[in-house]
Amino acid sequence: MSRITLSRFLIEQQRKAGTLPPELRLLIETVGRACKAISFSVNKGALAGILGEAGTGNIQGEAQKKLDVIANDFLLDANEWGGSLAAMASEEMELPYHIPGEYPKGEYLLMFDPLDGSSNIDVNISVGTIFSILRCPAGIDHPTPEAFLQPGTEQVAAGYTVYGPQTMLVLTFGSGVHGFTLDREHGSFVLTHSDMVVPESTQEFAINMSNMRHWEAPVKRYVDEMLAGKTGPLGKDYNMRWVASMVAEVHRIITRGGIFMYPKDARDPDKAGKLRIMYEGNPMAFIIEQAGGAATNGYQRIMEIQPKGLHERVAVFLGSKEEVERITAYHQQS
Ligand code: P6P
Repeated sequence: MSRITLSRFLIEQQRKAGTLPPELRLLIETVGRACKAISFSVNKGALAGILGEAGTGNIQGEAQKKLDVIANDFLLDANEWGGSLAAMASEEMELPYHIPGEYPKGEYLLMFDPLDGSSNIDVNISVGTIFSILRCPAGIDHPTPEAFLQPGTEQVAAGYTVYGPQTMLVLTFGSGVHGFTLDREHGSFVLTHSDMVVPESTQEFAINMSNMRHWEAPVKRYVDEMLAGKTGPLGKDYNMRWVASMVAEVHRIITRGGIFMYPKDARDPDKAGKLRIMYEGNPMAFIIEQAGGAATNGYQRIMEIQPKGLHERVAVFLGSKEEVERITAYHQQS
């Protein structure tokens, strides 16, 4: 069977009635090209002198790694001239990035976390890029942050690239979820995982257990029940994983099932959670739901939340539908 590259896949999807407008196809291909450049940099690591801190901080108050800044620049440079975008927004930038005057603008808004899990870079553990694409509201020529504040159900496409043993781009534009593996010899992403599906049930959970004393009751109840194993109320033994890289966790879950949890906790009661809704919660929720899984903040679908700020945080419970529905029910009962 001939290899289907990302470009061929997207062009064939574009030919199908209305599944992928040409401008959106071009935008996705361009994001893929930027992720390829990020992959090559991430893989060089110390050889290119790009590990460690950049010596700067971002809007989140987090120290930036050199590769955070490099990845952010790759995504801005690759996407600013293409003509598909009205503006971009990033975890690494307080305000939206506007398309320079010399380039044409388009109808889409691109948001991204350029290098999620970057605390793992210096210890050679998988990291990733997460992106989300919205339409810019009509009539807006100079998008303010408010133009981005649309619920996740408005996303027209979302994806992530995981820089692990393989570099894989996983993508949805509302017609299922498809995975592409980077062929480094040819420099192209090749379709290797069509129509990815999250198994409905699982025996694997992912949460940072060191925060247990800070959890709210529904989370404590659920994790205790899983830890009780076969003789407990859930009647089966569970295994645990925690990579501290959301992209790696989501990729594992979409491949073999599981539930990923980053709840709100008492460490900072004013914060809804650690992860950001616009470029972590929503894109991952879109992907997981398109793969037959579920994604809530404990009370409602993440994608139905009306964001109030570009860097707003959200509690995240996502993955195998059976388990997400269970912990969501515990929250709703509490
Ligand atoms: P903790 C990475 O910093 C990140 O945003 C996610 O990718 C990851 O799931 C989470 O934070 C890890 O958080 O508190 O365990 O370090």
